[in-house]
Amino acid sequence: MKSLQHDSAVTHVAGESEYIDDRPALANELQVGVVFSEKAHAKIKKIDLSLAEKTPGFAGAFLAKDFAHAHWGTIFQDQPFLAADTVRFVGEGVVVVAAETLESLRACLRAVRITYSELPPILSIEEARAAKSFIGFERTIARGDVTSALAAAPHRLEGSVAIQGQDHFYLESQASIVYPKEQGAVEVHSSSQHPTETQHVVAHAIGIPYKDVVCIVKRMGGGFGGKESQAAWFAAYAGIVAHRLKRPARIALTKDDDMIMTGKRNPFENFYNVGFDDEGKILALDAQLFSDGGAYADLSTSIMERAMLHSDNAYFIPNMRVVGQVCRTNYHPHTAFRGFGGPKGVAMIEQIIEEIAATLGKDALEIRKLNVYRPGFDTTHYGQKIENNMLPKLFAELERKCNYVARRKEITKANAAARAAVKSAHPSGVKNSAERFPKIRGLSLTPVKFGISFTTRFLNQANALVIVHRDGTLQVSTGATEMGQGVNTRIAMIVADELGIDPRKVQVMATSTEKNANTSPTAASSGTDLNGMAALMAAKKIKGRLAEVARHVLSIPEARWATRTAGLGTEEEVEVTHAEEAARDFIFQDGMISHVGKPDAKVDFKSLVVEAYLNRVSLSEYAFYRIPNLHFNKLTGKGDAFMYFTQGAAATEVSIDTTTGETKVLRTDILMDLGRPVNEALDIGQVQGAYVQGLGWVTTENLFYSPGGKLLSHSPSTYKIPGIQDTPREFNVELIENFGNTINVRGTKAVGEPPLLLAISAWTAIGDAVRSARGENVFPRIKIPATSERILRAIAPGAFTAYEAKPAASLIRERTKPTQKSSAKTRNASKKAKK
Ligand code: MTE
Ligand code: QUE
Ligand code: MOS
Repeated sequence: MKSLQHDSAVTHVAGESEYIDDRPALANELQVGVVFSEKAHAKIKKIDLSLAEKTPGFAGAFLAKDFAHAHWGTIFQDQPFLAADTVRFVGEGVVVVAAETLESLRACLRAVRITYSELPPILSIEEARAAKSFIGFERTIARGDVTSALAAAPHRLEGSVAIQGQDHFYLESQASIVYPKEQGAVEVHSSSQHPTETQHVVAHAIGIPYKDVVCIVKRMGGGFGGKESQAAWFAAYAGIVAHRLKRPARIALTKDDDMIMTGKRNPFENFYNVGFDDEGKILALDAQLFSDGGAYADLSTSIMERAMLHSDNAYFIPNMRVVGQVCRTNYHPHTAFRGFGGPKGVAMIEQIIEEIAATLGKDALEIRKLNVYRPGFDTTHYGQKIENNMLPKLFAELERKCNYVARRKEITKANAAARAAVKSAHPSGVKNSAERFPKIRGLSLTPVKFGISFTTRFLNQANALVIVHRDGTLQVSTGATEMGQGVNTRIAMIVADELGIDPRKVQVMATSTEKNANTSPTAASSGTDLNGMAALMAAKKIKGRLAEVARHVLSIPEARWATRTAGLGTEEEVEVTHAEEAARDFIFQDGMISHVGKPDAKVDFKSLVVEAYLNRVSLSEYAFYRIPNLHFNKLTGKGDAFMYFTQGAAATEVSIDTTTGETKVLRTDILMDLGRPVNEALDIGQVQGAYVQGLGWVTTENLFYSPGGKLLSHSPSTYKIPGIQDTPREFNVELIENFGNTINVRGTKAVGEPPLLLAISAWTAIGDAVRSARGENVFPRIKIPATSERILRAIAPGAFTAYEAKPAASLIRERTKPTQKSSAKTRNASKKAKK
């Protein structure tokens, strides 16, 4: 199908697209805010509302006890709506306040006094492991005999990779407006990826049945996983206010409050022991993954599972064991973020590949191609066979397209000259100097194989409602939510294509739980897969009925047909018993319908629809879809976890400034297998966007916490997302032709998350450049994100001792309150974690 612009492109650019906080205020509307904890872990001694209550504009304050249920949670119900007696992270809600205006709300929030008695917090994976502070149980996915294969391997490497989190940085912060309706019901408008859960959580908070809550999502100003579970608490806050005070209630967080309160991408610390042969073939991998789940479970156990299922990335590893454990700490509860666990598993195996290459003195691409899944070696460590494997072809074609071999040669030569220049200028290493140093370049090509399906089987279902109106236009409703990815445009195109009409005649409606219930979050890149398929199924049913009507219409002379459409009487009933088969002989194309046996007789779509109506044939349809054949056993860690894999590869060339450590991405070439895209332009936009978002994660987005566990980088001035200057100077995105994914809707493949993982090639390219700068065959283990500071430290580890951060020590002291018994060992551990 051809490309069509995003259905909101014009209104986005014109500033006319409506987000939650753009909804006009009703006269009696209240503003809602939250007083949140300033402590990472503490007992609440006293909550003093007396001053707030006297503040002009105060309308109400709600505490934990005002909620019908204390806890909520997507997988484990362990998160309090508001902290009752203990706070467990900085940013945890304690008091919900309602006021007449934003100004009075701010005054009321400031007037709330909370006193705490502090408890020792757990602020790193290391501390959590030492304290055995975990969420869920340890899980293992394994194949083969790892222990003996490791022992027998000619080469072994042991190492670890440390990965920080990432803020979603959606442009629209968490927001919700709740309108009280008759008899205690509420209507919730939320910036949520998961209207069904938001509906349920609001009902649970207020203590009313699900039937009394409708949740509506028009669109989000970005979600990226951050509004999958965590939109719900904010809707619940507004819900409580609206229900109790019987007035519309609006909550729209500031960017700073949003960043402080909400969870991020989970930080990970992964340890590995790998065995390989002289060629570089991986014989065995023993890996242990730890993630920082934050204070509550949220989606962290599912994220860990996906990390474990992606620790192979694109490589066949005959003996493999991956063990995963989520740690409970005193940070905001970490959550879904584009890629879910995938990027954290893939970063590890890609670092391993680089280390093997450095050890053997080979190009990492050679090691990758040696280990890639290929015929005969195409079963994953969880036992799923990779059908329609595009990986070898992607490697071969991208290597050629990006001119890898010649560029590698040129870069090696240029780097050697640059290295010599650095050495002669500063024999003792890089120093702070105004002098311009040469730049060192790095190149890396990494693949992605991303499993498509929720690994939690029940989520792989969707339903859709398709309505045809008598002017020949359609309204389609599904559980999918639009967050910028273009799911509405894709669904409209799928339905329009099936009926042979212009996609602009199809309007995809705001998502609402009164039209589509029991829906899954728009997540796991499966929004179009699931909801597009349900909509297609509904459209097919209508198409079949229209075909039955067309059979009558087309056999009738034009003059008589005109009187019939005027509703002047119909002699015969249209039978619609075998509607779907009936459609097979009819051609729905360019707004006209004809029969294969009589291609010259045509009726236009609108007239046919009117004829169907006059003949009392239903023009609405509902359909349900579930993904067939998913058999992943969570207990054994074996089975077909995914319907299929979206695959791709990227070659990234970076240049690092050896004076500042600054990275520039000079060129990126991406080759993706997206099957047969519904809308190529939207898909390419997703690839570019995901890659650049991943680039932020691996380079500049540095979440910085105080020693007390408070996020300090909570605004764009302290948290650096990529800007246009950070995008690749040359950026080539191409799609590989693949008509083989017949299992999915229209032969497409999901695109939303997979390309984010391709940015890992920028991180490995930085490693390659640093290795080159040092002139040693050792791949540096640079924590993600590879910030300028970390790059400089990696280039010249000794050169920075003089600048070691002294103030950190005093900050550590601030955290170590006299009442707290914290050993010197944990203090050092947390100091290390802050780096
Ligand atoms: N693209 C935009 N513009 N904004 C977003 O918030 N979220 C991503 C991806 N692309 C996102 C996006 C994430 S995390 C997912 S899971 C998918 O879109 C969800 O949408 P889909 O399943 O319809 O692709
Ligand atoms: C990918 C995902 C999700 C996932 C699994 C994936 C996801 C999600 C859940 C999930 C798991 C258990 C539950 C639940 C949701 O699993 O987004 O309600 O009980 O929410 O592989 O993106
Ligand atoms: Mo996307 S992280 O699955 O919302």
